[in-house]
Amino acid sequence: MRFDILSIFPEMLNPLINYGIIGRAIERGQIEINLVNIRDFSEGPHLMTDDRPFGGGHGMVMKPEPIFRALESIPRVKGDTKVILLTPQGQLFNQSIARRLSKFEQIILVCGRYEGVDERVRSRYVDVEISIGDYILTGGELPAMIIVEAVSRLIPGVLGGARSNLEESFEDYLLEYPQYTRPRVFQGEVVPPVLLSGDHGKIRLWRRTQSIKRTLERRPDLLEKAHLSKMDKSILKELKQEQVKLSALSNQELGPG
Ligand code: 9D3
Repeated sequence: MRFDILSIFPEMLNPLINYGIIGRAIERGQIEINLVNIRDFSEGPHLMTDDRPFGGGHGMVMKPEPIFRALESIPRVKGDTKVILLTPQGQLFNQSIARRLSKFEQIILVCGRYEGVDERVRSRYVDVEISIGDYILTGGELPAMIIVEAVSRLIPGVLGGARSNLEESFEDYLLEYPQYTRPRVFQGEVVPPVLLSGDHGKIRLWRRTQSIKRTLERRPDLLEKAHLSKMDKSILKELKQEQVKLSALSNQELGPG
């Protein structure tokens, strides 16, 4: 897969390319990342990439011409290409979008800055707009890195075959159970004895229960999508009853509001 990333600060993407899983995938030729500096396609003595908004208002807008020229300079590989604009107005990025994007041969990411890009970039070139979450960043560069990472690790061979397959089948919308390694006792805190018991049936049940408990406490929204067995559902029912009892107890302590 090939990623083309358009930015006025392409050096911001260097850590992505030089380190970790993505760095290794590039060395192995599994993915290719082409950084395009939008400023290289600007004109005039000041190489402007932004300008004041028509109609007035605060901030600057990215001019269409440099982005158009930058996009036109990118060789299209044969196969499916997607042009993505990173913007706070976009679809919220998630694992399902990452999985769909991992099927493309080429992904072109346009990183906006300032108050955004001229609307004609959207209407002429952009297939999909993506946001990575409801918080304010200063541009699309970090979001682009996140998309490249999330998508790349889904490409067969990038992680090492066995692990990625395993992951797909267990991608079941539950949070992870607590993990422990040596030592057995650390600063007075002990590892749950069940994990040292050697009883793999009991360990599996404990871990599953912990996963469901954590998900119920922290991300109850995920439980709607989770693939729960009959056993899981009965564990969940019990955990919910426990929650009800605990909240009744704390109401008792506090007394009526
Ligand atoms: C009028 C309010 N503007 C600034 C406070 C809105 C605004 C414009 C541009 C807010 C952020 C940005 C720059 N952000 C991105 O380009 C961006 C982004 C983000 O801020 N959050 C989550 N995902 C993304 S993807 C691109």
